[in-house]
Formats: sequence, C-alpha cells, structure tokens
Amino acid sequence: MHINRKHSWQLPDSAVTPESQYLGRRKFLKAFGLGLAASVALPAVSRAATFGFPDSLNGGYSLAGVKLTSYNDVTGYNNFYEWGLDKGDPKVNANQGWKTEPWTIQIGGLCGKPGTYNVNDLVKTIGGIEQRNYRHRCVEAWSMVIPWDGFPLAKLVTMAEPKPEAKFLQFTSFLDPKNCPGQQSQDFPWPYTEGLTLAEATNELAFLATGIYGKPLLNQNGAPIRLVVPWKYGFKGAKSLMHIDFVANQPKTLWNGMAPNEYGFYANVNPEVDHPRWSQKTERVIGAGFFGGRQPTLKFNGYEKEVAALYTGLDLKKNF
Ligand SMILES: Nc1nc2c(c(=O)[nH]1)N[C@H]1C(S)=C(S)[C@@H](COP(=O)(O)O)O[C@H]1N2
Ligand SMILES: [Mo]
Repeated sequence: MHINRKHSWQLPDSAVTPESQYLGRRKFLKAFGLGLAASVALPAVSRAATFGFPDSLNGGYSLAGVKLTSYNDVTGYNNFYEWGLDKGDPKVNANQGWKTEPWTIQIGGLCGKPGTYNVNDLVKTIGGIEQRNYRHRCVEAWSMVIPWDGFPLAKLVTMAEPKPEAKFLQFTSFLDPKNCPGQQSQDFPWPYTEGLTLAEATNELAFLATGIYGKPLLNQNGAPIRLVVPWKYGFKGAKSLMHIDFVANQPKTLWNGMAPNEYGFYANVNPEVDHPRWSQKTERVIGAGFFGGRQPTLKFNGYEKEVAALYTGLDLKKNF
C-alpha cells in the first residue's frame, strides 16, 4: 500500500495513467495492429454463478446492442484500495491467500428480522440469483458494461422487515488488517463504508452481486458479495460486505467523510455536475480502444426513467 500518495481519484483517469504505461500500451497496440480490444461474447442464458445457483439473463436488463466489457478488463482493472491504489493491484494483492469463502454477512440495525448468514445460505433464502447487464461509471470518468449475477437488494430489505424509523441502509466492507496489509495503513478510515436511502435501496435497480459473467465474483471484484448501484458512481458499490444495517440517519461513508466537497452522499452519475477538478461530461470506455474510446456520459448513467422519481424536488447540483 502506498502511503502519502495522492489518491488516484483526485485526478481524472487520463491524468493518472503514467506516461510509461501509456507509451507501453501504445507500442503494444501498434505491434499487434489492434485498434480495439477483443470483447468476450458469452451465451446470454443459463450460466451457473455462485456455486450451485443456476441463473439466466433477466431480459429487462439486457442493454441490447451495448458491448459488454471483456472479462479480462472487468477482473483486471479495478478499484479496491484495501489492496492497493493502482488498477492492477487488487488482482494481484487480493489473491495472495485472502479467504472469501466461507463468508458471513450480518443484516442488522432497525429491522424486525436481523440475521447472520453464510452468503450461500443467504442466496438460498432469497431464492436464487439472476443476471443483469449494467453500465458501470466510475467517478474518475471511465466506464464499463458488466454482466452481474446476483439478486435485487429490495428482496433483502423486504426479508429483513425494516422498522418505520429505518430511513437509510449502511453498507460495511470487510475489516481484516491482519490479512490485509492495506488496512494497516492509517490513510483511510477502514472499513470502507457506503450508504443509500431506503427508497434508493428498494429501487428495482439496486443489486447485490455475487458473480460476473456467470462465475462467482473474484476477490478483486468484491467476493463473495458486493453492492451495485448502476445509476451512481462506482464508489457507492462497496465490496466484500460484512454488514448491512438499517439506520435512522444518513450514515457516514468513507469517501464522503474524506472529501465531502468532491464525493457527495448521493453520487448520482450526472454529466451536468462536474467534479471540482474535472469534467463529468464524457467517459473513457474501457476496452474500446485507446484513441476512439470516449463517449458522452448519460444522466443517471442512462437509468433516468427508472430512478429520476427518487429525486423529484431535489437540487441535484447541491445534492451531488
Ligand atoms: N471496499 C471497497 N469497495 C469499493 C472500492 C474500494 O476501494 N473498497 N472502490 C469502489 C470504486 S471507486 C469502484 S469504481 C468500484 C470498482 O468495482 P470493480 O473493480 O469491480 O469495477 O468499487 C467500489 N467499491
Ligand atoms: Mo470509482
């Protein structure tokens, strides 16, 4: 883990790519004559994800015509600061013996049915998993399209029977400084935390993922279970969850606590609200070729129809 280093989040993606890496990649592309990285086309139905749980694509979330990001890119270009600050670090560092199976997750706080679950039992109790293709937009201005396996967060909320006082959900990632050297650093207030309003958490799009491309999540993607909120910046999607708690007040979250003027609690993808230090109008599409890979960013990341009603009457510039 790097200490006293500027967080890569504080720079746009283009600016944090070291020049040597940029040149190396350009040379590589030239040598192999590749303008575009290959994308993986896998069959869309009947893939087994979390062990023993067959799933299939939910047709309502197919993003027909949109190219999926390759499995290599989804599992090799990651943000997971517990395991290092560079995009390639988590793939290496989270796979040096860190155990994410078996895994226990606790559902608690202001709810009638709190519980401690082995993740596989939780999936069974929920009733299995499904697959959804979602856009994924990092606040650093790069994007992917990922075929997730998992289940709607709303199902877990219903199962837990929130009390009337419960207005928010808090998500807490793992805390294991003994086995995760990054968490021995005081640079970040570990564990990683995130939050949603209860209305956001019960929106049809909010998702708990257990797999990608029909395979169980790899450690670098937040095994064995992580949050996915496709209309928000990627940092809302806390990885490797140990706790989900129903709370009365807006919970503290890691990035909002560290830099509230840069990383809002809502963090809705919005091309009209720039980050204080860079534009959010466009995004670099990972795997789409180094020169032609930028596209306009869509409001709510393209999910305006599904989520805009959550924010009626709210000033999205103030509540960014
Ligand atoms: N625990 C934890 N969760 C995390 C992060 C992290 O550093 N730690 N990074 C976030 C950020 S910034 C993004 S963009 C996504 C990246 O998910 P991916 O690597 O699966 O694409 O995870 C989010 N969840
Ligand atoms: Mo991100």
